[in-house]
Amino acid sequence: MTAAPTAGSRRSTADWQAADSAHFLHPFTDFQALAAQGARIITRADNIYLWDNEGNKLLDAMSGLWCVNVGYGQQALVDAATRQMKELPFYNAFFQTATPPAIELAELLAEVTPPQFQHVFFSGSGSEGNDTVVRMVRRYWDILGEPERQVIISRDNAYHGSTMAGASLGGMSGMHAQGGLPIPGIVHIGQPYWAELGQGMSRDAFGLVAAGWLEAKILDLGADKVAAFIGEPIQGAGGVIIPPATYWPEIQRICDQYGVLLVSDEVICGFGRTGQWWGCETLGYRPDLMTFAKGVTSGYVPLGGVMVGERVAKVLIEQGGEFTHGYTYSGHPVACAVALANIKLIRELKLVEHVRDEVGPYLAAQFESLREHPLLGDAETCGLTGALLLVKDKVGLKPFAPEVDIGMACRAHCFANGLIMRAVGNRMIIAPPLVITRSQIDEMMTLIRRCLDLTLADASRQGWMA
Ligand code: PXG
Repeated sequence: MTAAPTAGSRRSTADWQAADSAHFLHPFTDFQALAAQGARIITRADNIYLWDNEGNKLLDAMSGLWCVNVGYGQQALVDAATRQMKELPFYNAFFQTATPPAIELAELLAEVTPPQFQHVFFSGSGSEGNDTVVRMVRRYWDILGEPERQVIISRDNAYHGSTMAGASLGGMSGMHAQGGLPIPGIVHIGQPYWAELGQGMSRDAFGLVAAGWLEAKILDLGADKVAAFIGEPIQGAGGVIIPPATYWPEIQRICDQYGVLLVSDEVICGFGRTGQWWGCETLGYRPDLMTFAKGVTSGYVPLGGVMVGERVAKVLIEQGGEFTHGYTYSGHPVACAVALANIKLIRELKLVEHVRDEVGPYLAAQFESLREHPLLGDAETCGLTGALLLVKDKVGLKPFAPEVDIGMACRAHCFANGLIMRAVGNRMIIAPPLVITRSQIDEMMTLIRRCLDLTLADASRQGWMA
């Protein structure tokens, strides 16, 4: 396996780190802590592996940031970008103009999404896509003469992005604590997290209870005030929270009953992650709108958007007049050309089938065999995403003391052993590139076991298990 030569090694790691902390404010980062520690400088990648500036190889079990579905180094995407940059690097889609890649991508997205989707609104990212959702669902009810239907219901511990609307839709208390969020008209219900909220109930019974929180909230607000419900099929950044099988069908029933629009945020689950093209297909519901980003270009260039179901599209098109909303980069030709090449490659390599029939079930079996590990209270997967719940005591899923950051301890061992796995509180999560093979899963599992053992040894030595 060869990786292209890189500009990274032009400067020493210490030099990169000094320049980095002098000028670059990183997202979701304590700037002072990072400056003290120095950033890890990643310089090249191939397939499912990354290399840092020191030449250390890392198995990237997080697909960059849940996005590099086709893996690194796919020449078809590079070629598509190069061709499009030469021919037409940019033109906008405002003022009655369009470019061929944007039109072709819209056409192809209508083909690979569920049948209710025939239209797309492009954005530059998932956050922008969710801003579009907020404006669009409110506009929809305005046009229908129900302007008081404004409220959007979301969930605690959801992640829907970092713009004002995205962070408001999200249910992360740390984000709401900064910048006066949530913005008005966005409310939250509990998440369908069985291990935390459903103890004493079967998973399926808990799924119905958690969905019932939506009905209770709608009745509390009055259905005539509620515009939409938004949720990730599986909460990604919140720790890969896989809901009980009963949850989403019941959410669908409730939205149908009260006429509330159902929005699926597919930024992480879309493009094959769960073993179907879309998370809503795996989890069994039929959304009116779907946000996408990340996997649409496998992260090679930024692109996002909203699939608009015919229920909404028809009203916007036939009765709406001008929708006063859009971004300079809505339908960016280079991003769209890369997305086209990416989706064609997903089809050509049969990656969705590969996840559904081959590596998804294989990963599930591997995680199942981890369950015996003394540190694990749960080990679950869906397609090619999974989570390990780290507990002090398997019985009753007893957590570690609040001052023990067990996830960070585990993550440090992962980095030191050449594995990128994320920690979300006490959950270790993975979402490897869809091109991963069985033998690469074996390699990943060896690293995961080693890091769990090292973390357990730490915990025993430090007295955290007592
Ligand atoms: N919706 C979902 C479900 C996401 O996961 C966004 C929207 C926002 O997309 P943009 O492209 O604006 O970032 C996301 C992004 C993490 C992590 O720590 C997850 C995301 C972003 C950054 C960090 O797991 N997801």
